[in-house]
Amino acid sequence: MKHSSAFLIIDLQNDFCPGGSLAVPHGNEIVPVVNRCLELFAEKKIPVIASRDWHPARSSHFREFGGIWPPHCIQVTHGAKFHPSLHLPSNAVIVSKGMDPERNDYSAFRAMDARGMDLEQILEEKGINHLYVAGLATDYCVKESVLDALRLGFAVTVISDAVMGVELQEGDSQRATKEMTATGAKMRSSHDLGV
Ligand code: VGL
Repeated sequence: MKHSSAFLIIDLQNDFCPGGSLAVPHGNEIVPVVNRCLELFAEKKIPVIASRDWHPARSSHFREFGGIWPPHCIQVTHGAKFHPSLHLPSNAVIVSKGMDPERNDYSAFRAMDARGMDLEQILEEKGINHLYVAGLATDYCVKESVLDALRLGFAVTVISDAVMGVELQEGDSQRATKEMTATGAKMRSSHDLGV
């Protein structure tokens, strides 16, 4: 089957980068890699979709309200903004998730665009059957998004130097990578994509 691809950038937001409230160590270091990928994909006319965590101030996802995480990516705050050096094209589709205070969503497939269309519907509408994936964090939102994508029948290529993990436990990213590849995802360095 011929691949019709999109580039999915997961949660590359200030709060997940050093200085943010739930920082992925060195999370910012993937930004230049993602930007190089964006240039390549622009040349190839591959559409870009960027997910973001978009939480209300009170969310059961946060420690204070029964969850495991410090408050992060609260709607309209600086922490919820995309990293300032990320060169998102103006036609990138933004999908938001985590708005329901009672849910603990990680996957970008729980996210929706401004029209209320979820990621699967958006990809279907664009005739996409393959995703290149980058972003944060390898061991949470990247992993859950990739596993959902595979479950839904999409082919997935994770750009290995364009993802980074939280590593609450040492080895989490490696375990996440194993699980993703065992489920059918391909891992490719950005250099193998020619960027
Ligand atoms: C994430 C932890 C909590 C992520 C989101 O984007 O990977 N991690 N919320």
